[in-house]
Amino acid sequence: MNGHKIVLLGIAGPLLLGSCALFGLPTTYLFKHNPNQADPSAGGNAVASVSGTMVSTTLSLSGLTPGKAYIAHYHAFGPDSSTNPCASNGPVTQGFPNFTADASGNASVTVKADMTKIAGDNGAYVNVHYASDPSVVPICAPVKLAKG
Ligand SMILES: [Cu+2]
Repeated sequence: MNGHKIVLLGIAGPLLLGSCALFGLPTTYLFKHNPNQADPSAGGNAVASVSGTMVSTTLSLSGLTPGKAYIAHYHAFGPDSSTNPCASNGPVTQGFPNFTADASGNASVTVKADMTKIAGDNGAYVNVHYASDPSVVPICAPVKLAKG
C-alpha cells in the first residue's frame, strides 16, 4: 500500500509542476555566490512568471555594496560546463535594466521578455555583474541545471 502511494506521488509531482507553468504561477530560483571575494554576503532570488508568451522576471537582491551600480542578464548554457550553468560561460540572451543597490545594499529589478529568448538552454542562468567591471560576478542563479 505504501509503495502504491509513492508511485502515485511520483506521477503527481511533474503534473503539478506542469500545471503551475500553464497557469503562470511564479517559479523561484535562488542566487548562489560565485567563488570570488566580491560582495561576500550577496544573495537573493529570481522569480519568473509566465503570462501568455511573455516571462516577467524579478530579481530581489541583498548584501550588495550600498550605492553601487550593477547589471544583470539571462545567459544561455555555454561551452565550459554541461552540468553547472553558472560555470558554463554562456552568451547573454536577455539583459535586465541597469540598477543600483540602495543604502542598505538591497536592490530589485524586473525585466519582461518574450519566452523564446530565454526558453530551454537560452535561459540557463541569471548573473549579476558590477556595472563598472562586468568581469566581476558576485552571484549567479542557476535556472537550467543540465545542458540540452
Ligand atoms: Cu551577465
